[in-house]
Amino acid sequence: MAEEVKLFGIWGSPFSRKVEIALKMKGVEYEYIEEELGNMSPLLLKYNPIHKKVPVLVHNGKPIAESVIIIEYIDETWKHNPILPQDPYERAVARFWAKFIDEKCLPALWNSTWSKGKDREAAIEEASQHLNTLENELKDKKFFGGEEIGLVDIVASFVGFWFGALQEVSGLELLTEEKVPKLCKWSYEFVNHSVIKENLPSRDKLVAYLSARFADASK
Ligand SMILES: N[C@@H](CCC(=O)N[C@@H](CS)C(=O)NCC(=O)O)C(=O)O
Repeated sequence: MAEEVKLFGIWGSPFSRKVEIALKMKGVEYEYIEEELGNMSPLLLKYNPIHKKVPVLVHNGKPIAESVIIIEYIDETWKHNPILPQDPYERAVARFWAKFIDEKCLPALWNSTWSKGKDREAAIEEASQHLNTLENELKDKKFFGGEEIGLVDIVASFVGFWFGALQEVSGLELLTEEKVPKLCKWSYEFVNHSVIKENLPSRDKLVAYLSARFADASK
């Protein structure tokens, strides 16, 4: 049976880009459907009625939501070029860091840009602690996954790419050579990796979009 793979995403969404990276790493052909923030299509709402968010992957008519769950599904369905480690313990460790990044780092990094007053100060403090934690976890590895990009690297693309754009817009200086040199090097290697580079949004377009949002939020 011919595979039918559809991805509902938004160009600037780190979550849908992560799924695109996983599909590209596997060489899976897919149809991409662009959604609009604040105006999701009836089809997207039908496929993800609980969260009403992108990304949604639809494989042979069956929808799957939540980016990390989708990436694990992709890894289990197309087994070549593994994204998660094969060893059960290593898999558990990768899932631990992916969860830490999604649940702890992302909110702190996001709030360090967008929150106001005391909340923002607290978020900046928390974000810098989490960046240090990631710096220590990288040790002397090229990628979190070792020599190759794995689940943790993909989930951390918000740190490696989106947060750089947010820093440029907000003037924050948390992810710098001085403060977290290993993480900066990782970020450089990551965004310049051939598969990643082709599946990230244009930095100029993202910075323009975020600048407009930042100017609005600062009014
Ligand atoms: N936990 C979700 C987060 C997905 C997410 O936050 N998607 C955003 C775009 S970046 C969205 O669709 N937001 C729509 C909304 O909040 O109405 C995942 O990992 O897939």
